[in-house]
Amino acid sequence: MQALGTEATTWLAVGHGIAGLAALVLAPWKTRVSTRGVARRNRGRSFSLAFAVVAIGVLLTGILHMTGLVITLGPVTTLWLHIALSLTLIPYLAWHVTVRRTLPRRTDLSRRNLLRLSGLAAAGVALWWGGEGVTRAAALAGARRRFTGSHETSSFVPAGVPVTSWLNDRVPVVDGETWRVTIQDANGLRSLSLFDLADLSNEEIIADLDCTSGWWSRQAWTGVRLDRLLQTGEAGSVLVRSVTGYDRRFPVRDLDRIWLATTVGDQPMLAGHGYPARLVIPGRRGFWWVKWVAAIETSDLPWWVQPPYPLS
Ligand SMILES: Nc1nc2c(c(=O)[nH]1)N[C@H]1C(S)=C(S)[C@@H](COP(=O)(O)O)O[C@H]1N2
Ligand SMILES: [Mo]
Repeated sequence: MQALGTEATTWLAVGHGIAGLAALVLAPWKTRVSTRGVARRNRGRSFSLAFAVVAIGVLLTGILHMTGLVITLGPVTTLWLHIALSLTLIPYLAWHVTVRRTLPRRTDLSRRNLLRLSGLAAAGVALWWGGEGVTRAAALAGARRRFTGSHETSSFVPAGVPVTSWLNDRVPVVDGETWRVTIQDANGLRSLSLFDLADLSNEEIIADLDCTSGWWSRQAWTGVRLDRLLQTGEAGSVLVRSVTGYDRRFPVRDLDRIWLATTVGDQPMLAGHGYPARLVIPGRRGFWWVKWVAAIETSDLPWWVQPPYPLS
């Protein structure tokens, strides 16, 4: 849902913030329990201490991103670090609940605990509300975030947009003169040059590129709509593949909202941003906007036959 990035998912970003801040409320209690564990020299003590540091890092980066106090940390965004640190906590948490298991008891379902839980939720909401209030009152960058939680950057200045790859894709060297996009659809196989494509590109699209690493940018692209480029016949989905091998699959019904673009700000796009051609998809998060498109093909598979997030 956040993967799609439509406004209907605002509650996810808000709920996530509230839950994170509720965790902060629990920190003093958890610290007391942990301090005892450390004093008793529990097995895996240094391991646990290392992860306590990581957990603090997760909370801290979350708060820095929300408020906008620190948006980038060297080569990565604060939100990127927040996600990376959170992912390293998953194996630790699995270990923690196995080794430090506390069995659930009947009394856990008591009225008292229900009250405690409501109190915790209320504290989370209060902290979130307060945090947003302070962010606004102090006119911090966090007050101007998009509904996805992302910070605006370099709108209408394409050269200022961060060159972003999902995990490990590298910017390929593509020669626009010899480059072709191959199209496989109900009409068979054909290929188009950049010149052919520029000829077909008859629409300007003003859209927001919103990366899951926490930034967004509005640009004006020109391109051709995929439903005008393809004969889908009975196809179940359309696969768009990059020169690098990176690919994403789309439902046929979405093709009237997906463009294959060749310019941004009336200029050919820069190598890092997808030259010679990239997808532009208003309303979908950045990782769907395949860069350096090499092939577009219709397929019998439904669109959801793919990992929910790219794997490379
Ligand atoms: N081929 C390819 N396309 C890609 C990616 C990638 O790693 N490889 N990253 C995606 C992600 S996560 C984002 S946010 C946008 C970033 O576009 P930009 O580099 O022009 O800012 O490209 C998308 N398209
Ligand atoms: Mo992204």
